[in-house]
Amino acid sequence: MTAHNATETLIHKGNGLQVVVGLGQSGLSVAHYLAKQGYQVAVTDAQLAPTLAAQLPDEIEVRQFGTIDAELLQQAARIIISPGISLDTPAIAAARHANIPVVSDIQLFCEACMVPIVAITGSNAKSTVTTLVGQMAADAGINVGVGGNIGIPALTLLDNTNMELAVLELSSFQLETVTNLAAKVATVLNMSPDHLDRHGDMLGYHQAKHRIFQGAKSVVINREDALTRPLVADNLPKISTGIHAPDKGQYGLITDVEGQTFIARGTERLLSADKLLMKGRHNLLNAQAALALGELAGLPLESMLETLQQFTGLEHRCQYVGSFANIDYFDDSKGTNIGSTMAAIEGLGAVYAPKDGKLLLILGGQGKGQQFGELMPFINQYVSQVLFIGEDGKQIEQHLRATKLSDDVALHQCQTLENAFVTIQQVTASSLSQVQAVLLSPACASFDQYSGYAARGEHFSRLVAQLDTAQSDSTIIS
Ligand code: UMA
Ligand code: ADP
Repeated sequence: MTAHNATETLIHKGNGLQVVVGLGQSGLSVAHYLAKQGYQVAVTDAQLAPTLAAQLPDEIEVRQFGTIDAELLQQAARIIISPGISLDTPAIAAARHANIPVVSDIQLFCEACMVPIVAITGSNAKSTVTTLVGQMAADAGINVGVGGNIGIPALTLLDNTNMELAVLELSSFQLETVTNLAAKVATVLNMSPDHLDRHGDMLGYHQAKHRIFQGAKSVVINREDALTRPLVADNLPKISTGIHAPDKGQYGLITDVEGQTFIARGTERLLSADKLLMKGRHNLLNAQAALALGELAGLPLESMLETLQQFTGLEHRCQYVGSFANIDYFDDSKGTNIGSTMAAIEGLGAVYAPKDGKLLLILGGQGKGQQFGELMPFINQYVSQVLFIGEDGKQIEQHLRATKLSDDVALHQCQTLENAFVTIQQVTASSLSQVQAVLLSPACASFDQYSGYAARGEHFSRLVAQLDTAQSDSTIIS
């Protein structure tokens, strides 16, 4: 069917046309969901031949590919936009100007979902906390669906008709078109600059994230980050998390006279920090967030504490990948913004500092216009060597040199991870080296050199494994 004929046919069929914009994972799930509901559905995508087109239901005849079809959008009763597409896209802006509602798949989900929703957003830690809460619910015997930005389109969770609880990871992109999510419990875990190219500035990003609180029955907030507090509805049941000793009913950390740290609820010590398999102080906050969300969702405490002790963390998030010559190697390839890299340096740095150890940090890739000088205080405190890779490596070095970076921190341009490993061996061979851990936490996107953060992390792990091989080879030779 041609575009023109298609549009004419749809006009004659009258109201109710649902136009799905973007045929990625979420667009495909929306198309299936709406077609199953008996809606008249059309799909448009800027790509000429989106690979998922072959998986569309046969009854969807109108498929306008190659450009987002502005004329088709003007015929819509409702537009369901994919998260990766900006509301400023001219065809979308024109449709909104014509008062055509534009919503995300998450809006359809929350309108249809009959079970309580745990809604999780934040600049960092979303996937970790979402997975943890999902696992806590499953371990407590609850039929739970886990989805959203984590990679499982939310609408596909509705296929499970026995679902008792939905745990959603939500991005600012998904939230900017959501109204009245009405979650049983909602949280913004933390806020640091990200996606500012899409939201304009920190205020726009904050406003998008905070839509998660609309209609929420209870909230979890982070005492360390004022930007996580809801601006409205302050009378809701609320549990807070933080790094200091908590007030009654809140979560926090208590350190005893022997220096042992515990996750605590009020004065009750729940779990010694060293019982957690995921490392770093930021993960103590993540564990608390999961406990607080679980508590407000009605999960039993004992079972949640069991889950916490089994949870090894997700791949490429401060993941321990091995040791060689008394140096530990950590893959934090998912550290793609300054906020996550600060947390990784601080979280791991604090583990090695009492042993007089320093970190060797690998930074770089695509810098997304961030101000890398903000890393300086963390580097001065915990890092003795910084190695730069990727297309913005030189710019990051310039940003750091323009700050009060300590003279004790050595900087090396390496371009690639392979070169970085040559430098690592040279640097750590010195008897003066204080390096006890190597941390890949690039604070940058990876797309200049890799297909994504996972490929970058896997390359890092392979290079670590080769260190072992090199050692056994040399042992054999000697
Ligand atoms: N497209 C256009 N015009 C545009 C941009 C994209 O037509 O201007 C089309 C593309 O040609 C493509 C489709 O839109 O066919 C892609 O849509 P999408 O980018 O929204 O991607 P989906 O496959 O639907 O995946 C989305 C989320 N992607 C983004 O937000 C960019 C996935 O999050 C999410 O897992 C998935 O829905 C299921 O809910 C990924 C992500 O990178 C992991 N999220 C960002 C992040 O975590 O930082 C927010
Ligand atoms: P998201 O889904 O929000 O990207 P992830 O759980 O995938 O979050 O973690 C992304 C990055 O953020 C990783 O580098 C991880 O080490 C780091 N990170 C994890 N928890 C925190 C935290 N509480 N604060 C800051 N950064 C964190």
